[in-house]
Order: sequence, then structure tokens, then C-alpha cells
Amino acid sequence: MPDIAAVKAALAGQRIETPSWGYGNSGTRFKVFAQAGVPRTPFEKLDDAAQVHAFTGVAPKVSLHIPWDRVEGSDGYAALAAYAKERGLELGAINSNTFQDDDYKLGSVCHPDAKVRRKAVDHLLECVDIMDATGSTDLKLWFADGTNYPGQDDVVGRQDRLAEALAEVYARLGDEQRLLLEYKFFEPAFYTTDVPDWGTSYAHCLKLGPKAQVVVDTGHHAPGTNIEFIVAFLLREGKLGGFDFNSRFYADDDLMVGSADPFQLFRIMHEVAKNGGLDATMNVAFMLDQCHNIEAKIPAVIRSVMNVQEATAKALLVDLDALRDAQRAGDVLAANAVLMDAYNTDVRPLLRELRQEQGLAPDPVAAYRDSGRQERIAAERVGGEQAGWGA
Ligand code: AOS
Ligand code: ZN
Ligand code: ZN
Repeated sequence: MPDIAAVKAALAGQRIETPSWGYGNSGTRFKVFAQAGVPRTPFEKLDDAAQVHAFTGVAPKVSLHIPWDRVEGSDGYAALAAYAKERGLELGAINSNTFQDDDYKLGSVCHPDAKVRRKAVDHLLECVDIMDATGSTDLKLWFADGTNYPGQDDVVGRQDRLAEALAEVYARLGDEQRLLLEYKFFEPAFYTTDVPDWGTSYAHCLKLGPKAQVVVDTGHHAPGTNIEFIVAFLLREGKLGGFDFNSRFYADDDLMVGSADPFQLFRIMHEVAKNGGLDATMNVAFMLDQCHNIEAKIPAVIRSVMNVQEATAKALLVDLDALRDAQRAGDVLAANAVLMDAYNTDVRPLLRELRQEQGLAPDPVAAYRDSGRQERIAAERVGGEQAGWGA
């Protein structure tokens, strides 16, 4: 059986990165429901992220999105990083945006016009400059590029343009920096997408070199896709850069991770835990990529962090010796039972105990609610910002 002290140590050591855009107003293309007290600046987003970290103890990193988190001035980003540090945070992945300008109607780095491609690559290079200033090590790239109609553009030509752009950005990376290439099977493009799946991302990353890795956004797969297989494969190849965690019922729903299918999240975390993905040396980034459109944002992020912790705890409770014995013996039912026993364990008491040992409240959502902070920021912050989604 797994050693509980080791399980607790692994849980205490896990780092879950929260997205700046999860704290701002967001919505669908039908409506953005504004909430009282949302941040007005990137600095206030960090204040909110600091709350999530204060109540969970495992969320010190915050992903930024450029230009949604743009700060002015030559030392603006260094100041943002310093502000984060003062609050016990650090700045995580820098997310680029090559999808919200009119110029990008036909794509960005894959666009048929070299001028548009130049503009897109310049933005990606600017993101690396920002990483230099913030100390961020991860550049997270998601491209909305693709086509809507058969014949609209040359599929192979677009791959060539993508490869060229990625190579230029890769060459700009510092020794400690890496490029994380995200895939998504459709939307906004509806016929072809230029990075539609893990295989395409993997092939580009392989060609680029060791500083390029794949990001698995859990919401970016066709229904029925076995995401944990992809995770296991990428870990084996040393190409799993990280996750964009969220939940989906239909497509890219961006709901709270672990809410739609906690069993899938457990299966993913089982592959992660079993294959060394929780070791700091593997450098797997456990990022959230979510939008809280109708629920209160800070408690929703706290809940999401807890959901990842619960799935991780269950994964760590898998009796790997018993599992291997059953697998070697070809005992299908026993092997499956080992996994199900772990999944069906109520890990909430263990996590409550761990938090108390760390001087935290056992129930972070309740503790945040009781802090009264939500009422305070609702009164203090007037005219909060839209995150950028659903604009
Ligand atoms: C878009 O669908 C992707 O999930 C992106 O990872 C992400 O939501 C965006 O880049 C936010 O910065
Ligand atoms: Zn994502
Ligand atoms: Zn997405």
C-alpha cells in the first residue's frame, strides 16, 4: 500500500497554476455576465490569485495572457513580477494571442500573406521578451489558425508556414525557457485546424528540439478520446509540457476541472503519477484554463484547485505493487479493482488533515467565503475588466 506520508508530501509539493483570465469577466458569444468586484488591472488579478494560493497552499503560479495582461512602461512587467513576488506568487506561462485582430481572419502564423505572418511572429517574440522581464519560463502557444472550407488554402503550405514561425520563436528562447504548443481539434476553424491534435503538436515539437513540448488542454478533444493514453505516451517521450485543465460536456466548455468527469481526471492523474509526472524534474505544468461565466470566480478557482488535488490524491493512493502483480498475472478484474479502489476512496479527510498540518483551513472554499473578502472587493472595485473571452 502507498505510504501516506509520501502521498501527503507529493500533494504538498504539487503546484497548480491559475489563469489570470479566470479572474476577469468572461462569457460566451451570446452574453458576458459582469460580476461585482472583478479585477480592473493585471495587478488586481494577482491579488485574487494570491487569495487562491493563501487558502489552498498549492497555487503560487499565475499564467498571463498578452495583451489581456499588458502593462505599460519599460519596467512594467518586471514591476508585475515584483508585485507577484511580494504576494508569494510567481508569474507562470505567458500565453500569446494571435486570434483577436482583424488581420488574423485567415490565420496568423499560417496566414497566406507574409506580412500577417510577420506580425504574428513579432507578437510571439514580444512574448519571449516579456518572459525575460517576468522570469517566466513557459511560452504557451495556441493558434486559432485553420480553414472553414475545402480548398480555402493549402494544407501542407500552412504546415510549412507554421514550422517556419515556430522555428524562429524557438531560436529566440533562452536556456531556461521552453515553448508549449497546444492543440485543439476545431473552433474557431471548422474545416481544418493547423494544430488539431497531439500528433501534429508532437511532430512539430520533435522537430524543434528539447525546449518544445506539447500542452494537453483537456477540453480540446473529440468526445470519447482517451486523453490518459495521450498523456502516458507524451510522458514516455518526455514531451508532456503541461496541462490546460478544465471540463467539457460538449466541446471547449472551459468548465471547472473535475466537475464534468472526475473519473477521467483521476485516470489522467494516475498516468501522470505512475509515470513520474509529479516529479519536479519532469517539469509538467499543471495549469488551469477556465472561464467562470456564471459562478463566483475566486471560489470557483479554489474549487478547481481542490478538484485537481483530489484526483491527484486518489491517483497517489493506487497500490502500484498490487496493480503490477495483477497485470503480470493477467488478472483483468483484480487490476481494474486496484484502480477503482483508489478512485472510490474518499480523499477529502486526508486533504483536510494535510491542510491543517500546513496551517491552512481544512475547507478552503468555506474559509474564503467566511473571510468577507468577496464583499470587500465588490464594494471597492468598480468597473472590473473583461478577461477577453466572449468579447
Ligand atoms: C483556446 O481554446 C485555448 O484553450 C487557449 O489555451 C486559451 O484558452 C487561451 O490562449 C487563453 O489565453
Ligand atoms: Zn487551453
Ligand atoms: Zn480552449
